[in-house]
Amino acid sequence: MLSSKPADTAPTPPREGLDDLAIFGGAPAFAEPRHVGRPNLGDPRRMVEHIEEIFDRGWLTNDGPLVKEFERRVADLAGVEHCVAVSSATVGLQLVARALGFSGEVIVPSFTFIATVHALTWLGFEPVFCDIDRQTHTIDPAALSRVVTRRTSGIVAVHLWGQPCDVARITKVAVDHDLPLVFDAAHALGCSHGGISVGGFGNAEVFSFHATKFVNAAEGGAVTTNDGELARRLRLMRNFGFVEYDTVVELGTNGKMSELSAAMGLTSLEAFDDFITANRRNYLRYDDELRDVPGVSLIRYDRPERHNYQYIVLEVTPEASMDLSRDDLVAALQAENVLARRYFHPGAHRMDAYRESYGATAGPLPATEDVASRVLTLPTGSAVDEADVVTICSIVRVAAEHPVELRRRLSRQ
Ligand code: T4K
Repeated sequence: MLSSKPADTAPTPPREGLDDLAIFGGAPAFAEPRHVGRPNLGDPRRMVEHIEEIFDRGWLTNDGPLVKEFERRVADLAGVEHCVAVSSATVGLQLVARALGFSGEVIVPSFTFIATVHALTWLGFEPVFCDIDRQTHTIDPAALSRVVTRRTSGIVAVHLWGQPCDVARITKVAVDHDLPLVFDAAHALGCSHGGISVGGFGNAEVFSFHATKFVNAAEGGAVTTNDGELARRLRLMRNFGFVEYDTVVELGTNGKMSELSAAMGLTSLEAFDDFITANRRNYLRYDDELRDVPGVSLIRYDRPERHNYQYIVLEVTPEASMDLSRDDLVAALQAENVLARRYFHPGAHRMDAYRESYGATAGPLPATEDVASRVLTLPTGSAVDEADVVTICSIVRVAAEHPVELRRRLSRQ
């Protein structure tokens, strides 16, 4: 495994008091930014070997041998019969939505990366936003039941942060109303629910292999399913609907994964265990360092389920810390070159692209509003080591212990 840790990298001492913070005039903790989303990188020599195979064969895309190998490996990991590799999760969601006959209204959480919603709206479907559970940040099954109407044509639920949804209750709502159900599993490769790997729930699940994901193919996605007929149609649809050289039997698009992406995907999969080890080490260290910091709590990935620990998600609880604000904390971290992110603020229904058309009809989404105002994500992955984590946590601790001074300082800037 290759670390993509920036080369600053004299060890940075933890921050001890307010004067140490960059926002109060101290030197930034890191000379080079620590990103959320720095790629986990496998062994570059394996990538070169895969690329040499590509050159030897002269086969660059369209269901090539590396794509097939990648599909086999992902299907095994996800414990499913079929995996259809595609160019991105966004395209995967679109292919599945079409193949399952979505039309009109589709229920989707607002608290997700915008691609989940865009994928549907781009096809002319109308997103109907459903509220989430405050603890898990995934669709609240009770809220789901309330937003199903006669116009609903499908449900897309999201295993946010790799935390599987309440699959049983969501599936029951889908079955009771005879609705196709798709899980956006962009974050959830290698995760399990009730001991079963994510990949075979609902009609289909969609993974992302974007650069920032636990396993990356630079860009890429995959649809997994145990429905052979669905998989067959998805394969046609990702290649313009062609069955033979000049016969088109489906409306299709270009959703193919290239051999280069598959090479990267395989290189990443080969380092799967190393990525988990690095992520879990960082997660446990964050958990340890932040346990007694007032006003913040880490989303817990409890065993015995399997998890990829790719997102370090911090929830700010202002009531427990004299009004620490999530945005002030993010500002303090960013000043230190810790590029914490406000994923997925403010919720899709409040994004400009949706506010006018759908915001007013979104209905009450109190948990979404609340969670979207509290959550931030912190850097992890193989580019981050334990010393980084200790320093990042020291910034959080100092900021959280002085929310009033922080606010005053920021309001003067
Ligand atoms: N559903 C869900 C729930 C998702 O989270 C996503 C994607 C999708 C569906 C759609 O999947 P894809 O169609 O993308 O396969 C990122 C990603 O672009 C997006 O894939 C991801 N979710 C989302 C959570 O995060 P940004 O705008 O934060 O990413 P970006 O490209 O700005 O990268 C973040 C940081 O990572 C950069 O500031 C620096 C670092 N970075 C990034 C890249 C690309 C690197 O160091 N090297 C790199 O090559 O959205």
